[in-house]
Amino acid sequence: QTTGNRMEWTTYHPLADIYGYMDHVAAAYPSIARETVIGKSVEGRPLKTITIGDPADKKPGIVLVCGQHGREWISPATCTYLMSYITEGRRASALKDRTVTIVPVANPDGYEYTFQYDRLWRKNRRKGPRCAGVDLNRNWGYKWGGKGTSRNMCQETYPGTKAFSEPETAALKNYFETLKTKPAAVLDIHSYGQYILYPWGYDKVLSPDYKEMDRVGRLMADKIKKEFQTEYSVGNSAILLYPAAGGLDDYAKAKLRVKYTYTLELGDTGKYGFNLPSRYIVPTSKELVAAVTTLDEAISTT
Ligand code: ING
Ligand code: ZN
Repeated sequence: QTTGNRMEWTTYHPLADIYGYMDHVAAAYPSIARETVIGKSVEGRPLKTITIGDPADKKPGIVLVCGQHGREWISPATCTYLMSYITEGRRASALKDRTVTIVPVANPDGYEYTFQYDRLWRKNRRKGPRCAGVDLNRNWGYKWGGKGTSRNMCQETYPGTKAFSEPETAALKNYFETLKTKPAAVLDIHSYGQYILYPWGYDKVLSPDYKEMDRVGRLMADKIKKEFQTEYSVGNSAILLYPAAGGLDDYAKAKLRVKYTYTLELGDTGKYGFNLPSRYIVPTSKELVAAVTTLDEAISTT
């Protein structure tokens, strides 16, 4: 039974419901799901991950980091949907034999702040002398402080005082570094715009394996288009969007040497933007499931 579990996918949920749902999943599926607290946020909230898989899984894992930015509510919502999809359907799904780790809310303070005070808050809640907040997706340790970042702590792209200055990114770095097997893929889930983006983000430079990144990115986009008629654009993030140094995808590729690192910008393309109505949670979640299952299959055969 699901006592105390308030999760469903017709409304957006505060942090307590998401963490309660993770507790429920871990308790309901003890043989495949394991919950871990990897650290604490600036304001002391736990940073939780859930790993769904089997110790016997042969394929290297996929890690999804969701909710680095407070206001992008569709990201945690679709990532909890993915938890339910995998736990309820793992045996039958393409994701059997693959361990998936999900960080549903990488920025819990910023997420809570968007529920209580400011719907459009992006950064974490680091207190500064003039303004609050560090952009966690500029705080990672590859090309930190480069293009697309601002020295001004009042700006949305303030990268902090140094790489991994924030407990949220530092906890994830430590988590990645202590994994026994390197993941095959890392997905960083954002909104909005409907893009599947690959490195490099720090400048308009392509990685040596960008053709393979592009090929697999297109497989994901084609699958989403075929199943749901939703169009995602695929390409290099600096070229397609804008240069942004210190992002998770660049860090995972350059420093962790994970081959497949993508930033997904979920829906929509701008009609509602960050205020995407909750009736879009399920359709957008199905797009994320299509992307992850397609990725799984694409990198199993290479
Ligand atoms: N978008 C990403 C951002 O952090 C991005 C886009 C990611 C650009 C990585 C370049 C590299 O700005 C959102 N919506 O946050
Ligand atoms: Zn974002």
